[in-house]
Amino acid sequence: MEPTHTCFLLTGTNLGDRQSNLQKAIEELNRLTGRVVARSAVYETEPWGVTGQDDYLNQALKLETVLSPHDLLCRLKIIERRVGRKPGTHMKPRILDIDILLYDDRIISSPKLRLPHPQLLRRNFAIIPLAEIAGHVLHPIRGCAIAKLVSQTGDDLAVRKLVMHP
Ligand code: PH2
Ligand code: MG
Ligand code: MG
Repeated sequence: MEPTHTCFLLTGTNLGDRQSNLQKAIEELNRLTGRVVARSAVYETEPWGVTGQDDYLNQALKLETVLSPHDLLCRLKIIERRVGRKPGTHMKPRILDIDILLYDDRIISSPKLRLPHPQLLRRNFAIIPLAEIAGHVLHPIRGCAIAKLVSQTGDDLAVRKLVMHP
């Protein structure tokens, strides 16, 4: 049996049917990468680092996988494209972005992948959803619980939890 790893991902979308894009991401993750075992609420978030874009929906997911970090990244890119993301949309409006925030307690700095996600601690849209499902998890570099780091982003962009009406 290959060992199972615990990862936290962030999905994001600000184009098309945003709720459906997030739902399709979960379905594809379950098919192609492992098992989504927890999910945060969906948050509507102001665009970070760019101006003049529509608001995003963001959601944090807990994934159990046997894939290595780089193999996982590769599958995430495939899923982004399957759900409809066009190439060359870095920092532009997009149908789906899936980023790895944490992978076990691994610290990686390779040209293609840095873990923990290098911007996690500066972005409300990432750390607030993450804290909902990983509040007690330690940030591998800071050695401090994610819940404690939420108030230290220096980011004042709005992050609103969406209330679902069935
Ligand atoms: N992703 C970005 C840039 N800015 N802003 C929000 N609110 N949500 C995102 O997912 C996001 C962003 C680049 O990946
Ligand atoms: Mg991103
Ligand atoms: Mg990305």
